[in-house]
Amino acid sequence: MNAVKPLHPDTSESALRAWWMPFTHNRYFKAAPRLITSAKGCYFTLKDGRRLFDCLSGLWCSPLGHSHPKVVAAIRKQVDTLDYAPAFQMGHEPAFQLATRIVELAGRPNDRVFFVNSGSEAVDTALKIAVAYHRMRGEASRTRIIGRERGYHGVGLGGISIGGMVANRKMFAPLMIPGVDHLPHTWNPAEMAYSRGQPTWGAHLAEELERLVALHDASTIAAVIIEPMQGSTGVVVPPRGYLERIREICTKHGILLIFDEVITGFGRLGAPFAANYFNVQPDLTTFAKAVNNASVPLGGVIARDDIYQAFMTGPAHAIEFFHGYTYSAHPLAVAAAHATLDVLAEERLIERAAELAPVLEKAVHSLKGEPHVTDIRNLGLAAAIELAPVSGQPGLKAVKVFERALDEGLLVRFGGECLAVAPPFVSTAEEIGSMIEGLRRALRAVPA
Ligand code: PXG
Repeated sequence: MNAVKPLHPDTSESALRAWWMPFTHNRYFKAAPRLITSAKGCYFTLKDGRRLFDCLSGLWCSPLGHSHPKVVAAIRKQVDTLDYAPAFQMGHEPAFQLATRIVELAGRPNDRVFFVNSGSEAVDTALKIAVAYHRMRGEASRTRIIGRERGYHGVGLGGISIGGMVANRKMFAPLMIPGVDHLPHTWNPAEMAYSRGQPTWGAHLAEELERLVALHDASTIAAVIIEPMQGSTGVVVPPRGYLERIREICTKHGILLIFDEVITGFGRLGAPFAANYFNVQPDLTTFAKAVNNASVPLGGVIARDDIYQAFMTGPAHAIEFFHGYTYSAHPLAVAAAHATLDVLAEERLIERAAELAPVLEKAVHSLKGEPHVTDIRNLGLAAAIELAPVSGQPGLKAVKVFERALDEGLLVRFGGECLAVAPPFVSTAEEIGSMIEGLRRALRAVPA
């Protein structure tokens, strides 16, 4: 009999061996682990006592700061009342109320929300809705999905297929969904390095969609999926006029437009969604992360009402959409989301993100000319700093700056040659200033 052993306080390398960590250099990490023990507001505390400013709001997901008392109280109350409720053929009222609040916040009060538990599930759900929608309307040939280079749409098999990050794709080629194509990404440092906000160059890249339509024929294309602002790939900001043109081309050819707002949803750009910020409305929107400040996994898809209606055709007692998860609309996640939406409104935090955006812009662009820096990009309360790579060792420079930043009391995010920051909406202008000064020291401390 293998009895369950009690928790062992040991944090030696051998004690860390069993957890195969996600998107992590496991061997490097376990040799010198950075263990988080608690978090409050904008700061994490590590096991060794260090306190770190949370420069990326967790992984873009905790804009209220950690353990906000209202969110904590809501989860506590919910777990005492209804810890779990099946969502297949049953429902709990707060989930319906949350869906209503989300479509109202998005300014799409007639639309519908399908709940899931993560961004990856939201993406795969949106792809299924898109393909099934066309089939329900008698256009079953529309199965192709167009993604974008450098796009990140999570790690589901749909998400990696339409995503455009090579490392996430190359191992899994045989598992990819067929019938996918990609638009070019819009980052061109020769034309837009150090742009503040939206670059003025690049709207013409939307015309590539016309080229793909001409190549494949509109009758084979179900949807285009893009992040209105690419987050994971390092805050790639859409050129002025680009999203508007993508929208026009989709409408012209009957192609659904999916905005993946897993990062931009719930205020990151200083508007409820990027769709509101850019004033370009997609047909389907994916969300996750900040919807409930990441305190319990939750995500979802907002669908235009007529997309929902296209499914409502068979007998009323029959299931219309064969899709869903055990934890869809989990009561704890829903309760946390209600509390998060309350706090966003009561503390005017989306407005605050908009107010802090120029503070971050000014501060981050002051890093131009510092060692290693080759580009700086920003939009809303998000920014990225591109670094010159160490020759022959891709990614190493960013790891080194990340480590020096830890010494400065900063938890920044790195990926490839890029550092990203997206501080909590509850940060102060002073904290944003200190974050950038700490980064400046970290950049200067790393040898070329
Ligand atoms: N879509 C987008 C646009 C995302 O940014 C996902 C889908 C997948 O979400 P889940 O919940 O399945 O992880 C994401 C996730 C980073 C970073 O450092 C970004 C994400 C996740 C972890 C780290 O940029 N984005």
